[in-house]
Amino acid sequence: MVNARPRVLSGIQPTSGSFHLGNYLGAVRQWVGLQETHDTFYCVVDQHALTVPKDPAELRSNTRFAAAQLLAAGVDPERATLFVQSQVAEHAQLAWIVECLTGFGEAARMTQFKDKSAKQGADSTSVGLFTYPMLMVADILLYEADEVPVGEDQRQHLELSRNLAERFNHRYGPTFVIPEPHILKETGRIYDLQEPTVKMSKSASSPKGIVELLDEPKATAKKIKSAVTDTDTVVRFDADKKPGVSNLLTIHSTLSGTPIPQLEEHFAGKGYGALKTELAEIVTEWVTPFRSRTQEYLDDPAELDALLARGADKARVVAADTLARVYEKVGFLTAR
Ligand code: ATP
Ligand code: LTN
Repeated sequence: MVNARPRVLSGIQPTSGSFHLGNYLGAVRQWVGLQETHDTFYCVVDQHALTVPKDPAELRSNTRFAAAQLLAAGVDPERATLFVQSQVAEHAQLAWIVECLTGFGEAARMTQFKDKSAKQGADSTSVGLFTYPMLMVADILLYEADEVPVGEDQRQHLELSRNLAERFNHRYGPTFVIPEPHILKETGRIYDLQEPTVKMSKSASSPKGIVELLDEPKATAKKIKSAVTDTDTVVRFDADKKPGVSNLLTIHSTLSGTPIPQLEEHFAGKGYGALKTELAEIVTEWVTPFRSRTQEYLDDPAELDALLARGADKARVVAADTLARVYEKVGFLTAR
């Protein structure tokens, strides 16, 4: 079937209560923008979150928090299909087929798996963490996504998706759309405020290095004001020599809509303190209404769950159609 608008699919893990600024600027902001021009599917990937041990009540709560934040950020359930991965069984079903298509060595080369499993040690690493990228590939291919908006850290998983889609098409005949990564050069990697050469991350950043969107705005302002910069004083974008200042400029520019050269001019002769104070104001002005919108969605969990169930019903129609074609192609008997 030819879609009138190009398709987009993306997912986010409900791994903690709050999204951070990297999630928003690297991914979610693009999700919102793409609704204007694309047929969009957005998924809270709770099955991916289960790859590390999770308290059941916490997982359920984080899933609602994730959905509420997506809505508060501007994902519009009238235009986008917003759903929870585990409510559409086809994801796990297609993942099996994708796993059978993937080489063991190929999966073992995924850097995110290598990093995380090295940190946790083999005995605490689940097989699910190893097969995580194949579930992500299934998420993407089920919806015949043309584009996948993510942060830079997901590029290798997108490359795997393209390779596996091509492999399947070659082996079984044209079936899958080959997905393109949608990764922005400017905001594809937002850095930790305390360690501005590593990405801001839910699992790796120290509390002081990460801007959690649902934090008290005062605490957020304080973190921005104590961001690590350098011993120079000139506000200038230079990602190699001035990673801390460049990261702050990127965040400022994206949220304020002011191009970086204009910001450099604006802060000429003013020093880092002025940049931090202004950025703290911009971020707190953005998070304050975001927090209250999120809270409004959380105040009515029954309505939120119903909205997600409606999203899953819409997603399932597309997913079931793709899976039926795949089952036929690989040679499974049709149940009639
Ligand atoms: P973890 O670091 O624990 O794996 P995470 O903080 O990267 O978690 P995810 O849920 O894995 O969060 O990511 C959700 C989306 O946010 C993905 O598209 C990811 O690429 C993007 N993203 C995550 N961190 C950043 C960052 N620092 N800069 C830009 N985009 C990011
Ligand atoms: N692995 C991604 C989350 C994710 C995803 C997807 C992103 C799961 N399935 C499908 C895009 C498309 C991450 O952010 N860590």
